Formats: sequence, C-alpha cells, structure tokens
Amino acid sequence: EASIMRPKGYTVSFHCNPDMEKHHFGMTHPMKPWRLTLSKSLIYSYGMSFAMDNYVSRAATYEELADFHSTDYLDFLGTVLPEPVPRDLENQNPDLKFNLGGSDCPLFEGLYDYCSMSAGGALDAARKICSKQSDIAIAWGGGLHHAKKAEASGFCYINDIVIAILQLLRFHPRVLYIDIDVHHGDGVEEAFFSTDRVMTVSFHKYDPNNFFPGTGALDDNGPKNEHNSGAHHAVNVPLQDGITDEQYDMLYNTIIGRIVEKFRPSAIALQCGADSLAGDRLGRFNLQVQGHGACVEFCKRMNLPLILFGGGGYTPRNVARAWTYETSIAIGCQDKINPILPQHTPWRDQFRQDTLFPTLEQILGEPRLNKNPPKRLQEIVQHVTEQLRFVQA
Ligand code: ZLV
Ligand code: CA
Ligand code: ZN
Repeated sequence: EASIMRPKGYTVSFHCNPDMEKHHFGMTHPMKPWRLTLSKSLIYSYGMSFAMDNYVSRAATYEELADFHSTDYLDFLGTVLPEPVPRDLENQNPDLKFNLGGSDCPLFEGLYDYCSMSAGGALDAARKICSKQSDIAIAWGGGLHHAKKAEASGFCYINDIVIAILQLLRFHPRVLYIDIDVHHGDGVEEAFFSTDRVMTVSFHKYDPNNFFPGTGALDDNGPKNEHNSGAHHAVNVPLQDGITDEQYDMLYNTIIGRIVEKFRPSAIALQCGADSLAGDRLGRFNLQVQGHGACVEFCKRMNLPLILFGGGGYTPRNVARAWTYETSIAIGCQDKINPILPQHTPWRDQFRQDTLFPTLEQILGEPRLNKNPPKRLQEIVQHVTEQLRFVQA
C-alpha cells in the first residue's frame, strides 16, 4: 500500500533503534522488546514510513541520562553483569542494589545499551519538537514511566519520559503529561512533583494491595503544602477492572479537555502503554484499539506539539495493532488504511493466532467483568474539576 500520503501542513517523525529490540529480559519475563519489531513491521507494511520522517535514534549519552538519574545509579547500571544463574520467582534476593536484579528488573546482556537506546529515541523526539522540525514525534521504544532517579522499578531502568520532558522544558513553559498505561505513572509524577510547569495525569487500575505499583489514589494530587508550586499539579484517575471504550472516552475527554483549558500547556507528552487493551497478559481493562487510539486522536485535535511514547503492552500482536493504528492517527490516514492486515507482513502468523483473516482493530481476549459503576466515574470527574480550581496557567 504505497498510497499513504504525507500529511499536509504538519510533520510526523518516527524514532526507533533496531538494536534495542534484540534485547531479552529472560524467557518468562512479560516484557518482550521484539514487540517493537512486530509493531514496526506492521507500520511499514502499511507504507506509513513514506508519510513520516524516519530516524534511527542514537543512544543517549551518560550526561544526558544524568539530567535526571544519579551518577551512583548510572555508574552501577553501567557495570553490573548478568547473573550467571538467573534467580527464579520464588527465590528473590531481598537486598538488591538500586532494585536491580530482581525478577521485575533483571540484569541481562546489554542492559545499559538497551536503556540508553530507549532514552535516545525519546530525547531525539523531544529535540525534533523543540526545533519545530516535527509537530508529532513518535518514540514507541520509550515510555518507561516507573524508573526513579536512583532506582529501577517495574521493568523500567531509565526514565526516558522524564529526560524528554526536561528537554521540552528548555523551550516550553508548560508541558502536559498524560499516561494511559494500565499502571500508575509514578516515576514521572514523582520527578515533577514540585513544579507547576508540568502537570501529570495518569489513568490506571488502582488497587493499593493487589496491583502494581499501588500508588495513584484520586486525592494524591501533589505536595500537600500550598506554598509548593507543584500543589494540585498531579491528577490521578484510579479505575477498576473491565472499563470500556465508552466510559474511558467520557472520562478522558472531560478531564483532558478541562485540563487543557485551565493549564494551557504548550506541548503534550502522551505515554501510550498498550497494556490497557483488552486481552493484555498483565492488564485488566476492556479497551479496544479504537478506544485506546481515541486518546491519541483527542490530543492531536488540541493542535499542540505532541510526543507519543510507548510503555507497557504484554500481548505483542495487540501492542502492534494499537501502535500501528496510533501511528496512522498521527499521520491522519486512519480512514484510508485497509482494516484487513497486509498479506505480506513478515510476522503474519503472529496475528493468525486470532483468526484466519486478521484485522488491524479486532483484538481477541475474554472481556473482563466491568467493575466501574457510573456513579464512581462521576465522582472522579467531580474531584478533578474541583482540583482544577486551584490551577492557574
Ligand atoms: O507496564 O513479574 O507486582 C511499564 C509498565 O507499567 C510486581 N511487579 C512486583 C511487586 C511484587 N512484585 C512481584 C514480582 C513479580 C516478578 C516478575 C512478572 C512475571 C511474570 C508475570 C507477571 C509479572 C508481573 N510483575 C506482573 N506485574 C508485575 C509488577 C510490575 C509491573 C510493571 C509494569 C510496567 C513498562
Ligand atoms: Ca497510567
Ligand atoms: Zn503498564
């Protein structure tokens, strides 16, 4: 399909590094970097590369990583070696340095390279936005929102999002960060806790005792001290299992609409974690590719410089569907592409696990029981609306 045209009047850039995708967290680990290869293969099969500026991103330098991370942590990350015998799930070592080497954040061959390439893509995307060479920059290899200044967490070692937003802040007065991964975006929220120049918004499954990372309650909104400029600048949308496209769309449009009106960001950073899709191996929601993509469409309509990051996503063929659909939204060709997957996709057998004639948007997976009563969603909207009274542009 060579009929995909460059969008008129704006530029989309695509940032990736094929060397990143070769890394392995280990056989049983749910994070599979090859899902990036699968996504790219589908994006290219649709001919979308002809409608974007494509860049092979460089690895971020030590200095660039040190914009956010502590040098103690980076030095350790740069020298640790994979364990000769990987620890099994039952036998976790209790005293891990910087939370490295457990079963969530294992040490593997080339770990430092993998991390610096993920951050390099995100940083390249941010630079293209700052120089106005791109209006929408895509970095599906980024979005690792749990990493802390001096600690790995939840499959994330380097917080590429924080590093990219720090770059945006050199040119943009206010940045809106939105996180639609099924997990709470705790690392990004924490990094910008004390500033009113970044507003963070995370939609996530919330169950403090049974779902990672356990933070992100409705009334966790930043520093409690009113004199701290970060007060009220963290928005949390805690949800339960089985939320549908319609419910999510209502919450997202209402909440993001009001935030853009009040906070007046000059750029948006959107983490598109695909583990909020139905049928995800770790997720709990019922979102379809359309519902997930509607979040990208809404941001695009705001007509602000936009970075799209990847993130979670543990059913690789569905990750590829969502990120391909969202790339098409960025380009503006979503109504022109064939819903039947291209015949010549090298990985077509992956998608044939679903049906003989797999489509882009149809994902398989047992629908989960919806545990989000409409009344609770209204309470959430109400709380955020009241919170925004304290926010000034
Ligand atoms: O998608 O993990 O629940 C961005 C992202 O947001 C935990 N971790 C922690 C707390 C106690 N542990 C359990 C340790 C489990 C170790 C291995 C798994 C292995 C197989 C299957 C599932 C998991 C797993 N781990 C499921 N949930 C976890 C979370 C971390 C979730 C990170 C989400 C990352 C990329
Ligand atoms: Ca989230
Ligand atoms: Zn996640």
